[in-house]
Amino acid sequence: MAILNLLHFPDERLHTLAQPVTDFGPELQRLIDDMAETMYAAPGVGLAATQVDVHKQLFIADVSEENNRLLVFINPKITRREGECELEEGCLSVPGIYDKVAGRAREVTVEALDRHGKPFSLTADGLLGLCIQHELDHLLGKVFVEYLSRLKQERIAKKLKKNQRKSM
Ligand code: GNR
Ligand code: NI
Repeated sequence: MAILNLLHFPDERLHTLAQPVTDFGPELQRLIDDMAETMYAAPGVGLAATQVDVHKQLFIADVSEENNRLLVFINPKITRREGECELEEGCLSVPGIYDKVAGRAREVTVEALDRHGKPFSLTADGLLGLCIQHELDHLLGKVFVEYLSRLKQERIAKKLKKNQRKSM
């Protein structure tokens, strides 16, 4: 297994539209295992393939305390959305920035394929429900900060630049 390199906002590769997965062979299995290792090491509760510069419709999530409930979503679609989410979100590709995004549903139902290509459906609220919406956006080339006001985006850009200088 390996820890993969994460793309950071405003890298334009984060705006790539992911393509459907058609091959469930060993290469995909290795990618999923490497993404899981990368997510747990970060640590994060979700990771989209887009963030590791692989533009396939695949994301993983694990909101369990013990990091032992890995969920794999391939070619996912949200089929039902309900209510309004009140939670703040963050992103491994935008480190240190947390905010609420308008328009997130409180609960979603998602239909997807598992790592072996078997279809499943899952209804989730709370952090997992929000994470699913956040990861689906990554697959569409959207980063959550792009939903914030222009003023907030300008502040974020400044803060990221400052943090970048500090880490050099
Ligand atoms: O680790 C993560 N935490 C999180 C918190 C609230 C809403 C969404 C997320 S996803 C994020 C990891 C990430 O960047 N996934 O794309
Ligand atoms: Ni993210």
